[in-house]
Amino acid sequence: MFPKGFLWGASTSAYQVEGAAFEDGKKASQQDIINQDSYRKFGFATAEIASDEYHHYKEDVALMKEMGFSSYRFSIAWSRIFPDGNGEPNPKGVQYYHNLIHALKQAGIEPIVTMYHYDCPWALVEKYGGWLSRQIIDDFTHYAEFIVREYGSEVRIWTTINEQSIIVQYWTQKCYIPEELLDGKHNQLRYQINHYMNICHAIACNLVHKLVPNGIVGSALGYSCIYPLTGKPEDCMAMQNAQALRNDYYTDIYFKGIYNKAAKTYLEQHGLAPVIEDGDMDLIASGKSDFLALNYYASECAKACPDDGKTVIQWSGVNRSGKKGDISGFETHPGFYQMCRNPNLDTTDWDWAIDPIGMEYMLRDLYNRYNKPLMITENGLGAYDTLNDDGRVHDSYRIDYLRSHIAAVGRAIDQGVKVISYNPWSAVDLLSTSNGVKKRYGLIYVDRTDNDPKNCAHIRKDSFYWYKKVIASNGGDLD
Ligand code: BGP
Repeated sequence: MFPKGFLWGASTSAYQVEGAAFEDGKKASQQDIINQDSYRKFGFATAEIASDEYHHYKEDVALMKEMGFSSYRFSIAWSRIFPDGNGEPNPKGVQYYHNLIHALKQAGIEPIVTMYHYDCPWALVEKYGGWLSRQIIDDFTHYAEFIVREYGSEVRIWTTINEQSIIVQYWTQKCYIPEELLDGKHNQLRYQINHYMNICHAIACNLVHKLVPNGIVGSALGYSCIYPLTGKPEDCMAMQNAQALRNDYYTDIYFKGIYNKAAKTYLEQHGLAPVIEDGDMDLIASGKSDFLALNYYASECAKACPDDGKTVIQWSGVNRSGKKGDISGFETHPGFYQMCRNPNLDTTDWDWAIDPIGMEYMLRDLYNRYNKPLMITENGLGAYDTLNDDGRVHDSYRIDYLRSHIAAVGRAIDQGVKVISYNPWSAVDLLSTSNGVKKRYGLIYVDRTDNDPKNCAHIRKDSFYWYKKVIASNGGDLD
């Protein structure tokens, strides 16, 4: 089933775990600012302390070793390395990642490093709007080249920009977008940002290939397979349209160096297409991805949405309350498709459809179409956890989720799909991108609440012990 040398581990991102947001020379990222705002609006924790990983990393690497990890995916905080986004590096920030990588290597754990996970330095937002400006390409290049040169002798596997597809959908959570651009007239900017990211992705791929002997690089993409709501031809067509705009628009860039035609045509017809300068597409095509890393949580469902002249474009909704059914809406593109709830699937408390078969479906489909190795860099269940009086967290629901999804990865491998790693979300509990810290994903519990960081003690959950067994049996024992 799982091949020898398969990489087992888990995943985190810098601003969601590290804390120490203004320590040792680090300056604000846009996520520090966005999360201060969601603290005021929704009472969700800020990124200031998060899981306090900056001060707990040694303990956590020891816990990862105890679980038997052979890999760990984390991201580098750009504003820890370059507090102002460019210029001179911050020695203490640079040293932090050396220390982390060194601790991992000592523990026999291969680092999988993400260059960028939503946390653009705030200084660049103030200077020129961050990702809203083409200027970001130069500063990203400077940053990427620095980290690849600095860590490249110890880091072989790199992922570039986390979840471009999700940044397009949920742009205010993942990017700082000023109020005046939220009037519905500036949605083209979502795809413009994505275009700049495509260029940065290609530059990053070229850097890894040039500077890291045996280095491999690819994007980590937020990906959901999409089913039609019914077998009606118009729903099936809507499913294809959604597939083109939500998925192929990204994967065709990574592996064919082109914008998917159906998606591009739709965007052009609706004034949403990015402005492309001379030479951009050649540069994009030059950045070859060695693999595709996938962040899979849920499948999605699409249905036909005739253009009645009244329905307007709507972007993906979000559930902020953690009460099932509170999702604020579904992405709608009149005349193209509308996303909807799949009546055949149960969901998490935050309305994410639970679908292990979707994992197998996605892996088989992508491998058949692009024939490139695949990695799972995120997968997991966001849930409320309770720290019991016995000091334990009995998260059998998380074990069930992970078990069924790992089994699905195993079935895909048996069908001939080349999957090289499984790094679920998340190694430790962390700050959710949309729901504070009460929505937990970790194998390791972090004792804090949204209001009270307490001491951030790190505690093994039941899923920790279960995953340890899974890894020891190379995925053979999922009981
Ligand atoms: C992915 C992100 C992660 C992460 C996860 C869960 O989109 O790459 O950063 O947090 O989803 O999402 P959330 O935190 O919103 O529950």
